[in-house]
Amino acid sequence: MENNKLDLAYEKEFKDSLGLSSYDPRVFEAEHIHLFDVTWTDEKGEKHTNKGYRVQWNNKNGPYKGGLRFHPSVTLDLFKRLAFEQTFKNILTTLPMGGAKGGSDFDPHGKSDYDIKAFCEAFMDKLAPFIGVETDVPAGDIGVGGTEIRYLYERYMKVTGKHDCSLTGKPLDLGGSLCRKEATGYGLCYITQKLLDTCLSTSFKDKTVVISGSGNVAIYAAEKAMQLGAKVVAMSDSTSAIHVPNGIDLDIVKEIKEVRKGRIKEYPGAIIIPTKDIWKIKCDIALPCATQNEIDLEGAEALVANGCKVVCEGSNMSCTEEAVKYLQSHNIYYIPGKASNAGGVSVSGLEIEQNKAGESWSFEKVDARLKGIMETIFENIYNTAKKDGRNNDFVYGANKYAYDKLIEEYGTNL
Ligand code: NDP
Ligand code: 2IT
Repeated sequence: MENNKLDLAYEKEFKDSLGLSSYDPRVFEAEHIHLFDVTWTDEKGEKHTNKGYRVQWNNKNGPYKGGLRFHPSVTLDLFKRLAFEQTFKNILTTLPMGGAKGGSDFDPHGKSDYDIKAFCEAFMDKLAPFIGVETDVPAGDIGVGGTEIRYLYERYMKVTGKHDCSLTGKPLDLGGSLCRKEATGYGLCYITQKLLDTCLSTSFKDKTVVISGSGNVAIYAAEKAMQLGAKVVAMSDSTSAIHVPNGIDLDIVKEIKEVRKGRIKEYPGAIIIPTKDIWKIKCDIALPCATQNEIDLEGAEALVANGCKVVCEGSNMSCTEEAVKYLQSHNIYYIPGKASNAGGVSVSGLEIEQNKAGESWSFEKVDARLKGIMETIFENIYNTAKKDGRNNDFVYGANKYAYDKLIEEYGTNL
């Protein structure tokens, strides 16, 4: 097997956040790593080979569960970090799910529907032996949305003959859940709202919010923030960011990104700036929702200098370690993605529950469960931090709460 250990820098970052005298070494090792070549034929008849990955980190809290990412920048080390994080996130949801992550260096940008389908089918042919509703249940992530999940799940059913909920985030006609598409972004706003209420006795109303990205998480975070009374003044993609001081019209963003698969800079009348400069825009609340390391020290310094009070991560590992330290030492309320973006996997868990019971719950029912789960996550990380004298250190709260539960599940008393 490949080196199944977490990279040392990330292991150290995690251990530094807890400061315990000893750790169970099993927590820092993947249980299984599957690496495979994915060879597929494009619509011109040309063959291509991409790398495929599935890192099954830990199943002590339930079957492996976590998204698939299709992006040219992926590496095994990144998937190991993401699968490790997912293990803790999934414990925080309080639902029975272990941690995994996977995907490919395939780049869906600019590819035809034919090519995306061809790739998804070839990918699933290799992935299918490793997944199943009681073993490992993948879902979407960057570059994998409803269209890709449809192609993946249809292929899964064809090659295995099973229709058993071995993927979540499915389209509704294949057994998907209402509110899964909205879940990560809405959940991010629900936990942020709980933080605003608990720590600052305020709400989203009339706050200025900056949201990076313009994909699944960003769009529905913007939608909920606006519903809660905030003004969203900036969004971005990998090529640029837009600043709209009077507030973004989300229908225009949806039309550009969801319908036309275009570029955010096509937003009419927006001020166009480089992607990274989005953190220089004055705001009360920043919700990074694009990708890892998108807020570095410079970004964190700009946010603090402009009076931002709250940073909650929609993307996984949005902030570099330096950025987190800077934000925390400047009394910014900061929630790490493993807690604040857990809404997506939570509704994936509810999708599994619905599939197993042969039910389809209403949007309102799923949304209410989601809100309850996010509020419970906040209470658990808030209370854990407080109990140990680390008030408002939500990195500590999230890591300690989930680590202790994981150790309990091993039945080990270190
Ligand atoms: P999407 O593919 O729908 O959107 C990703 C967005 O981020 C796009 O706007 C994309 O820009 C931008 N982006 C991606 N990579 C980069 C990069 N290297 N630099 C700058 N911008 C980039 O993905 P999601 O919205 O699903 O995922 C966003 C984040 O949220 C990820 O970190 C993911 O892990 C996390 N997440 C997702 C969940 C889900 O259920 N989908 C659940 C929990 C967390 P462009 O269009 O130009 O590529
Ligand atoms: O990072 C994440 O939590 C996801 N991409 C969602 C995982 C899932 O299984 O729904």
